[in-house]
Amino acid sequence: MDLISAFLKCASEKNFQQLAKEFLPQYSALISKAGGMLSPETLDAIHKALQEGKLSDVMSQIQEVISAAENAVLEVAVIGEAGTGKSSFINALRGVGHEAAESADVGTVETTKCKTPYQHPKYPKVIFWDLPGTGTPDFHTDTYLDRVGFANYDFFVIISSSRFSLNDALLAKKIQDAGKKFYFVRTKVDSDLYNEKKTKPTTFKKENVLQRIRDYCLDNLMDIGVTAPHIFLISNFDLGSFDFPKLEETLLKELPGHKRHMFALLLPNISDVSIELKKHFLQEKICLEALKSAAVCFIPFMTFFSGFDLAQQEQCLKDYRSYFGLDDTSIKEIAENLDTPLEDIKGELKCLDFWSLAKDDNIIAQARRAAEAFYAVNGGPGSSVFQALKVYYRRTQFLNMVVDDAKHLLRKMEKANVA
Ligand SMILES: Nc1nc2c(ncn2[C@@H]2O[C@H](COP(=O)(O)OP(=O)(O)OP(=O)(O)O)[C@@H](O)[C@H]2O)c(=O)[nH]1
Ligand SMILES: [Mg+2]
Repeated sequence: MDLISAFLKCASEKNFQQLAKEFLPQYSALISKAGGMLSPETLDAIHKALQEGKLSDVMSQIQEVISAAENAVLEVAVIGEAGTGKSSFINALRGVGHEAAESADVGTVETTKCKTPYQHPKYPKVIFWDLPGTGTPDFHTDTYLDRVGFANYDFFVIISSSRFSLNDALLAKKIQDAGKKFYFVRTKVDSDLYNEKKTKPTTFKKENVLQRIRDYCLDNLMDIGVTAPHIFLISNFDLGSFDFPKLEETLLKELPGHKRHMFALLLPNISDVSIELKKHFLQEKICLEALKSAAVCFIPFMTFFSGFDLAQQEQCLKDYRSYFGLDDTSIKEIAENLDTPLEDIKGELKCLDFWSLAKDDNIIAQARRAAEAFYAVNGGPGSSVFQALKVYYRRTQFLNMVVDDAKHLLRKMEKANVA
């Protein structure tokens, strides 16, 4: 039984102890291993409200969490010496190509001279700050953090490439001492591997080279007194390989619950694992919204919306497509990268035909089945419950369809080697 059915059954029977008991394991099964939107405090509060049968408290707690997640602001500072790959990293996370007009400049000469904000094109409340090179003559470790207004950032990403910079290590220590989080990202490992293979073809071992780079970064950071640093080896040209997936997961885990949702949505679709991760976050939101609507049905005299009209459904599908990079612009880009006619690509996707998805009657049958527990006790179709369930199953159907298509396109791109 899923969270919603369990809720309806227990709430209908007024079995609140059982409801509270089932909630935590059901919620844990729903969310990704990087966590979900609910903080431990909110989980406790919801658990307590369920135990006491205070469904209006459950409803308001969930509403608060959803609003906080939708309005979350995220400011990420990206720092490091000139030419280490800061702009490339920011572009990768913003999902913009290096040549796109709105991308952060990428070049072989020092292109970032002042603090520049880059808004995420799809999530305007997410801003990446490309900060001045730490290797420039006017850089002073003592004043740098104050100068860039360090308190404003959610976390820091220190980017380093081949040579280890003492300034970066000193800065890492200062960030840690100030109680902020930093992640040490060592870029260009693709070039390191390429060079090592060229120069030492007989003794070359990928894992050994990567381990050596990791140890070198770790030793240098620990020498300065940084404790337990997170180090990630990446290639900005190949995010699916090396430590980028681990970096995504670590960032998600360490962000506060309400900021996780938006950050999860902006992560690039680099693998089935990252697509599934994003799916978990959306499934959680769908479920919490349904839970909120279901809770309302048990509160006397609460008015409740009566539907999810076609325009809202169409928008919902459009949003999901956008989260997974299947909006019209992205599909066009993918077709160009694959050198395949746009119509052929479109023909392979199931999520583009809103009308045939919206006609799927299976949703009504699913909603009816799930509402049975409620009807059995309350007698007769409670229309609010039925409507809430229809929204829940419709959103889930759209999400599953978009996820399938996203995985299909990823596989095609991997095959053509353009992912
Ligand atoms: N091989 C490889 N090259 C990279 C990687 N990341 C960036 N580059 C290249 O390194 C050069 C510098 O990258 P940028 O992203 O401009 O570096 P930056 O830190 O923003 O540089 P400044 O703005 O000058 O401080 C460019 O030619 C990039 O294409 C990577 O992971 N691997
Ligand atoms: Mg730059």
